[in-house]
Amino acid sequence: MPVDSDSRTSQLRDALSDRILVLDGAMGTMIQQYALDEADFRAERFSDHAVPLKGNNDLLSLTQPDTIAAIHRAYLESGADIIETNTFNGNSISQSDYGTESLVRDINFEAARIASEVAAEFTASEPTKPRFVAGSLGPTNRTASMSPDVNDPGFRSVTFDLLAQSYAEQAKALIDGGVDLLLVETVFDTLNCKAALFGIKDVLKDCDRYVPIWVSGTIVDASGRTLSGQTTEAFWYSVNQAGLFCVGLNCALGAKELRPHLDDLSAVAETFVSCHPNAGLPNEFGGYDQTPDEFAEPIEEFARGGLLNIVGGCCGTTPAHIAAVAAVVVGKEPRRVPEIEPLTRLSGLEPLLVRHDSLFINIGERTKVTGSRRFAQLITSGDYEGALDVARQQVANGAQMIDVNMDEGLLDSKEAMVRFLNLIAAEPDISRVPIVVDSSKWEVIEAGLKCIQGKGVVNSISLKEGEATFIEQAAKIKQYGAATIVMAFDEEGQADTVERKVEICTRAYGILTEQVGFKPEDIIFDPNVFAVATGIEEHNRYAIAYLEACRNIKETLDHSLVSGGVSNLSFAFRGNNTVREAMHAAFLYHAINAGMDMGIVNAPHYTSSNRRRCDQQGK
Ligand code: THG
Repeated sequence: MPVDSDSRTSQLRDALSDRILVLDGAMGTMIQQYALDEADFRAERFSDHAVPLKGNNDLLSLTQPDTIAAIHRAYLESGADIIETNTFNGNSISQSDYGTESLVRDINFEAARIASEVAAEFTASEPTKPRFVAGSLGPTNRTASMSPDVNDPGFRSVTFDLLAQSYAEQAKALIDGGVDLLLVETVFDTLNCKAALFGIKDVLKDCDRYVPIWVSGTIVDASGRTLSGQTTEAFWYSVNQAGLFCVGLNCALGAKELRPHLDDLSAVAETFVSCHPNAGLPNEFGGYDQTPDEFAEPIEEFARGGLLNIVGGCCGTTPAHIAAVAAVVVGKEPRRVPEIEPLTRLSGLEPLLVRHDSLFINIGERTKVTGSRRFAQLITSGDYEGALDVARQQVANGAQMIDVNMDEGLLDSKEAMVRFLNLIAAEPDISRVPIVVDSSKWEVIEAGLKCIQGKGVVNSISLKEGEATFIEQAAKIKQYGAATIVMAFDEEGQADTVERKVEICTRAYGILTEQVGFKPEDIIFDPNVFAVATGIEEHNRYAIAYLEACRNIKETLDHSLVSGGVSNLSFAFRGNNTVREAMHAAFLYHAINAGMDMGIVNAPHYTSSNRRRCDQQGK
């Protein structure tokens, strides 16, 4: 994939460092004004199409191209620097409602061509104000992390793979048609967006030019959550993996109502920030009443507050609204992209930020069939409700992440992983924390990553099968947008001395950061907690080896984290929980001192604060 040096992208960057750029307004509102009928939507080309086509706005790029060009022109005349292609529903999933899914390539290619031609006309007549085209990719009409059936919360009407494939097809046609950037917008379900980013990355791998990606999320109500329940900050951590050019918020709320969420986003996003709100909140008929001046007023405030790099309009906005926006942002300083500290940032519905002085992070281990007989029994007997209670308990008792593992001989682990993660997604008191997707089988890990809208963690990869597999899996994890645990394991076996642990982790760090492009803060090393006091002399130094390796890794492998499976330590004392807990407490005391950031633990036993345990006993 070419780097960010294409001349169009550098023109765009130059313009953005200079001023706040103006995006166009709604396409739908404008199309409505033409009062097109069924025959207009069909034109000659689709006169025989079996189902009604009126309302399929995306098709108009093929049947009424002059109308679409005229709308683009109206927005460019009102001062827009960037126009969006008429392709919001131009994906195979949405188009299948009209039986036009086979037209996706044509629709997007033509829409991109029309917009690019009109933009080029304006650039030619006013070269100091270059105009750009964003290829619009809407959310589709299905949600990947929510069930449409209230009686079956684990059901999904669309898969990650279908979404990724559909978005890839659309993105490819938009790029071939000449767009300058891709805008994945009105994201109400972050998992749909992650699938879009996954599909787009596949397309960009084979693309001969650099195409920046822009994502715009949708906050659906005043509580500040997406429809799928994420906070703005959690949403940003979920999508930040893709090296986004710009991130923003659009639709659902009016400008005023978006302000607090835009403040949040602007503070954490180390890239350009955009906003294209609706013309106020909808009236009782679903229409929008805000006048251009009313619309522009809060936007002027945003600009004064230094929150904006790109601003435009969504539902209900017209060229008059965009002209008013252009008038209030002219001459105002654009937002300066902040330098953000390289810290590990994970998310469920809520963000989890790991500072180097953070308290120790507990990863709940009871949702592993290999780690808890009770959980294993619940899953193998099909009692998923009971299994969800185990997860809920972990979180209630202080687990800041939960590790889910379904590796059990009698189970279809992939199916069990998918089913359980889909059920968790419907439980906000569980899914507020990031998920650690745990399996020794790569296909189970991949299936799990396709079910989580947050930024999760893979447990685990290693150099066990050599560099090629390691690199391939790490690249995939990066494309899914997750962090990963890396075990101190190589072609020779599992490391048990300080030297071997440090050597393997150092080698893995080099490969991940230099060859795969992994961010160091997305790497969590696990230098192997082994059982001590087993009766075998050489096992007695295992805990000390872990502690020393931990200290060394924290000193030398910048920004990476260290984790470990604490309960391994006391395997020789299974059944004697009093001894086990005492050993874990002593070990954690030293390990946390040595820099251990997080551990896989039995959350209720070892890690809840006293207050939490009292609360629990009081119930
Ligand atoms: N590193 C990473 N992942 C890991 C480990 C690690 N995953 C697995 C394991 N090690 C950590 N998890 C556990 C979970 C439970 C137990 C030990 C390690 C355990 N369970 C009780 C037992 O077997 O006695 C179960 C008792 C019960 O059934 O309730 O000890 O090191 N990355």
